[in-house]
Formats: sequence, C-alpha cells, structure tokens
Amino acid sequence: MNKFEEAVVYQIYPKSFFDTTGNGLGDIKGVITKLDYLKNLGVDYIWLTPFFVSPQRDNGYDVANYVEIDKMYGTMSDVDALIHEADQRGIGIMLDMVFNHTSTEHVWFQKALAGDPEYMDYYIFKDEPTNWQSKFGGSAWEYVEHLNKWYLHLFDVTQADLNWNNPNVREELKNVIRFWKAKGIKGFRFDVVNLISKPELFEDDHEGDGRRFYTDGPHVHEYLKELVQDTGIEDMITVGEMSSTSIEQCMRYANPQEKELAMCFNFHHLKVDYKNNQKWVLQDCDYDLLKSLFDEWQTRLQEVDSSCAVFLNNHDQPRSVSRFGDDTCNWDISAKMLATMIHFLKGTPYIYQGEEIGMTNAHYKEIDQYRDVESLNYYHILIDEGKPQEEVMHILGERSRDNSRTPMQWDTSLNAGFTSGTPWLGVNTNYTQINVENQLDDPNSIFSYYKQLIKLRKQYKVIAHGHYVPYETSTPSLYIYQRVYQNEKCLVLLNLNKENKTVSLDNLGDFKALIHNYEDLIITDQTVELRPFEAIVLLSTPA
Ligand code: TEU
Repeated sequence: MNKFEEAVVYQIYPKSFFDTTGNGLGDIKGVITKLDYLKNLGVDYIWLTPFFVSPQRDNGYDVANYVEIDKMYGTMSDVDALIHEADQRGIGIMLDMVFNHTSTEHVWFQKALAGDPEYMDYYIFKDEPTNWQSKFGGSAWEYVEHLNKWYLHLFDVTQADLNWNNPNVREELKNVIRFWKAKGIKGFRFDVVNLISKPELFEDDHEGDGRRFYTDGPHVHEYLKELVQDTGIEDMITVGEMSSTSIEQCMRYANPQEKELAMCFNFHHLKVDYKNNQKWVLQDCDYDLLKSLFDEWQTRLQEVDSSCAVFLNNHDQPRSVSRFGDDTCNWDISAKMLATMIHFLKGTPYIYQGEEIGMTNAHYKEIDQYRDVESLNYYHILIDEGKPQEEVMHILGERSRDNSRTPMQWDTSLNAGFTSGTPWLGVNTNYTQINVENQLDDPNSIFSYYKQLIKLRKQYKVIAHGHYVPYETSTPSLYIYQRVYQNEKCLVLLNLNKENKTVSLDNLGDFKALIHNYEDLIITDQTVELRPFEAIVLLSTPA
C-alpha cells in the first residue's frame, strides 16, 4: 500500500501563477498569497517548477545556481516563509531538481570553458560530435573553438549535460538535495532523470536521434539509488520525469523494494495525438489507444506495487480540455470527465495550475506572442521545411508549451488579476469567462468538482488503494475500468468523445453514484446511457 496514493499534488509554474510586484512575472510571495486557495482545493503537496538562479532561456530549467533564488522570483527568506506557511496548512513543498544538465552560466561550466580539466570532466566534452539531435531541434552538440571540443546538450545549447560518471558531480548534486531537505522541503521532482546515464561509447545513431543510447542508460538505476539513499530521501515523495521510457523501466524506478523513486511520470498516453510519435505532426486523438495504454500501464505497475503519477497536464503540455476534451460547447463537462479519469486511476494525481478551472489553450494568432524556446525553434524548422506560415501557426496553436504557461486566471480584472503590470506571456482572452472567482462558490463549477474528487479520495480507500481492473468493451471511445479494495468496488464509466453511447452492464447489483458530471443519471436496469463526455463513478455497496 503506497501512502502517496492518498495524496494529491498541485503543480505551480511560479512565473505564471501570481505576481505581487507588478513586474509581470509571478513570484514566490504570489504563491504564499494563494496558499489558502490551495488549502481550500484540498491538495497535499505543491510541486514548484524551478525558481533558482537562471538566465531563463528555458524558464528556469537552465539552472545557474541550485541553492540560490533568482531575484525575479524573490529571496531565500520568501522561500523559507513559503515552506513554513505551507506547512502550517498541512501542505508539503516539492522542488524540481534539474540534474541532467546545468545552464552554461553555471560556475562549473564557466570553469570548464576556461579549460579547467576538473570541471571539463563535470560535462561531456568530446573531440568529435555524433549525429544526435537536441530535443529542442538541431544538433545535440556545440563546438567550443578555443577548446577544440564539442559539448553535449540534449536540450537547448545553453543546457549542458552533466557527466554523471564523475563521482564529484554526483556528490555535488547530493549536496543540493541535502541543502533543500534541511530547509524542510518534503519531496522532489527530478527532471528528465532517466537521461542522466550516458553510454560508454558515443556513436552515430543510424536509426534515430540518439535517444536509444542514453534513455534509461547503463547506470541509471545505480545512480538514482545512490542519490536517493545517500541523501536519505527514500521515504519522501519523489517523482522522476521519464522521457521515452518503458513500462519495464518504470516498474524498476518505482518499485518500493528498489528504493529509487516513489513514482514516475511517463508520457506515452500524451502521444496518442502524435503522428508516428512526432510532436510537430498533428493527428486526431486516438482514444482507444489512450485507454489501452492506461490499461496496460496500470495493470503492469501494480504487479510489483510500483506507483504511478497520473496526469494529463503540465507546463510542457497543451491544455487537456482543448486537446482531449472540447473547449467550446462541452467545455465544463469534458473538463470534469477528464478529471474523473485521472483521479480514479491508480496512483497519485497531479493537477497543473489552472486545470482545476478548465483553462484552455492560448489560441495565439501571432508568432511574436510565443516565448518558449522549443516553440520558437520549431517555428523556424517547420518554416524552413517549406510549410506555409498559416499551417505552422496552427501546429503551434495545438502543440506549443506556451499553451499551458499563460498566466493563471484569477478574476475578471485587468490581466485576469495575475499582474498589475505587463504579463511576460499574454493572458488568454477567455479570462472573463474562465477564472477562479467565477467558480469558487459555484457548486457546479469545475473547481468544485475537483474539490469533490479530492475529498472522495480521502473518504474511500478504494480510490487511493484499489486494485485496477480493466473492463473489456468493444464500444469505441468508451473507457470503463474498475477499482477494487476489499469489499469496495468502483466502476468508472467514461465517454471519451461526443457521440452518445449505451452500455449494458452485468451484475450491477446495488450501487450508489459517487460522482458524475451531468446533473442527472440515466440508468435503467443494467443499462447506462452516456451522453457526450459523460463520466459516472458507481460504488457497489455489498449487502
Ligand atoms: O522536459 C523534458 C521533456 O523532454 C519534455 O517534456 C519536453 O518539453 C518535450 O520533449 C518537448 O517536446 C523537462 C521539463 O519539464 C521541461 O520544461 C524542460 O524544458 C526540459 O526538461 C529540459 O530541462
């Protein structure tokens, strides 16, 4: 039984959450201001994306100092106050550890650039590059003329990959964890942590972009165990972000016996609208693939009691209601259906800021509205490939990471109440309809629905700990599964799209509806009618 399956995590992208200074950028004090809001929602942990010193090429995922706060976000005493204030409300703070790479402005890299061999060995410098590609487009190698060497960067050119083979690097990173742990941090998210162990041999990849050589690399489990156990965080909530991983690997990363991580993020279910696994090639969402992926991952992981982080949104993904739901006529119903799906799966649910009020994609019209380095790189790549501008803008509209990074919509005032200044990234124009203020006291709002989902998790053991049991159905886009815990049994019925569906259920027996997203239910005998994006959860009540 995994204690973190009783918890719900809320992810904050501080830059876009709440600005207390009027400079257009969210800050730590802004998070403190909104703690009561999060307490009201009912979450147990807050994961904050990086606010450490950084040139912000990748919004803080390019860290120049892991133990100092970037001025734009506030000060160390703000962070101390945040930890304390959150603790007062029974909320634990989780930090984001970006340990696969540092910013090229980090003092370690600066020393490496100056030719100090000790620090050159902190990174991956080679005499010759390979043909590996950066995740943000272009080569993964950058030439440094005065050293006559190439360094590896799997992400932006300013994000140099660390050499985890070097025990000094591992020790430095452990010290970062120790520093934050001593401050009262309750958990950690590890950025792309399955990419840290690079192969012995650096060779061209004739079949792909190089990822098969470094994904879940040769020493990754060993390094993770060392990091976690030497810093004594094995009982804390830890989540590893796993890029292009496999079930087998996640069964190890999150196996409690292995003492590596409490859970993993995997992204297979967030590629069901990628054509041939390619992010920048649009395809309609394959709902049946989505449900078969959940069936497979949920079933396999529980075999070894490995837990799972369950989510549809984060700061890298388009908004789920725009992507899998319908952000026009079925906006609130579909947002609630998607929430039901995530909160009833086995694992720890993650809510990304704004998801709880059904925030939608940005719908930007001009390229100069975008800020994300990946989006801007791919804009040029796609244009250079000869795609018409209009098509490229359409692709960005669907796929850009900025879709999730638009400022949090608090109320109907200027800039959605996010800032009194000019927001660093444009506010979604729908803020006058979609905002926190509108939803807080409305019992039928998306916000109230999330609140109810969280409350139910605390009330029913079956939601936190129930075994996941797939439910076979041949009806397309109808996703049904069960959760079973001792004599409690939940049946989760989800209509993933807008066609009406009818389903006949055997042995329904006595039941009560735990939650549903339409006002009424249409259940006659053993037959349930599901309307567009309808979600119903039935709890069997044994005699
Ligand atoms: O993301 C890792 C990652 O591979 C992505 O989800 C990435 O955004 C996607 O491949 C782009 O198509 C993590 C962080 O969550 C992300 O914000 C950072 O940019 C990235 O690592 C580098 O630190």
